Amino acid sequence: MASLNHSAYLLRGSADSPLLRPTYTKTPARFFYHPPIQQLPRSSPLRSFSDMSSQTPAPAVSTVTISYTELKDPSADISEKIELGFGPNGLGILSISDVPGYPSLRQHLLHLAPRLASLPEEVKCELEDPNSRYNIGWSHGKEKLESGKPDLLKGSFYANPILDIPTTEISLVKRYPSYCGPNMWPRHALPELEPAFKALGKLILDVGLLLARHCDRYASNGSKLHKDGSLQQILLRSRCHKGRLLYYFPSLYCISTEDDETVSSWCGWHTDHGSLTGLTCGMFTRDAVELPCPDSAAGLYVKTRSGQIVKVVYGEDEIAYQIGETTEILSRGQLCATPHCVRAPKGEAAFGVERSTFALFMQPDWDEKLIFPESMNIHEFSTPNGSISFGDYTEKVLDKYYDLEA
Ligand SMILES: O=C(O)CCC(=O)C(=O)O
Ligand SMILES: [Fe+2]
Repeated sequence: MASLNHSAYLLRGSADSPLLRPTYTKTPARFFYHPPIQQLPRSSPLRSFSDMSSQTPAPAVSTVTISYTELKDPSADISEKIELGFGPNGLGILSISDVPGYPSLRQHLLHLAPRLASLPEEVKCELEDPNSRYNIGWSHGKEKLESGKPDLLKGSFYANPILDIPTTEISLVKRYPSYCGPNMWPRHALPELEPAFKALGKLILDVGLLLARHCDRYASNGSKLHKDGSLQQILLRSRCHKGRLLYYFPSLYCISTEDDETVSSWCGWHTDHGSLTGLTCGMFTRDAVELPCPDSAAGLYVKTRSGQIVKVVYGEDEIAYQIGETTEILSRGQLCATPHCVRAPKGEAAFGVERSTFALFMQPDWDEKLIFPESMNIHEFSTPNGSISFGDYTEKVLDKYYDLEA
């Protein structure tokens, strides 16, 4: 079973397993709408999928950064930066600096990830929710890699940081269990988790809403306005936002220094499914004590518009945001989603190193009608009249890529 928030996990190749030879013929999940791509010059030092296992490391590229002061000024025109980050030629990720209160909320929540992961198995078992396909509460080894093997590399804890009970309507909980089911918190075993998760989730949402307003402004500067409302309005009225606390277990294979390990050794290539994802900078620890990452090649990678792989770098006190597939479609490609993955550290110094991070998937309400361009063939299913609710759309994606008997 894979995460509802990242349908594309299902498309990742066997490259996900550090034990298997990487195959790069698979493309990460993308819709069939492709914005114009600016080709990098032939002499570009960036590498493509086909040469990712060569000796040359992928280049590290810093995100476009917007300060919180600029972001919260409604009269500031930061369309240029939005275009640089999210536009057809951007990296697909940008970061927000100087958000008041953010560094301590990040520290606090991320330190809870290893503690959650090390709770007794029976406690974590009680936090599992098969009904939501493990999209509420604890999930470990439930997502399936395309190789068919369970993904044991990371554990996740999912909750809606805004609404504990998104709806009480039984029919809706049955129809959209991963969005409509109630949160499950380890109130006895780890009582600090709930307030820390909610506080960070709310802050990332608030900053995301400010960013969404600027995205709308950028998109309306071009001629292709969303037909069905602005990104900010869609996110404001949604009851579907989902937080995911991720804990990457220390790899037993990390002592390997061989270069045949894939760039997606910790988290496979995928594109987020929703509207906008807020992402903390990953925290590396050993036995829960924070340490600088022992391998500069480890961390988040993205695939650029021209299909090349770069490592993305942003400050630990910055919040990164990525566009999801739904926004790419609704904005007709003005705002582009970005395939990304996570590379595990290698070498002896990486032994026992774990990584914690938090993602907030901001997405439309299950009831939100999405108007897709009629000409599009989305995930190979057609949308009647080009219109579908986000909840049904998600289910269709899941039906295609996930075990139906989940
Ligand atoms: O671990 C990370 O930095 C990225 C996680 C991610 O992409 C996701 O959960 O969708
Ligand atoms: Fe992601």
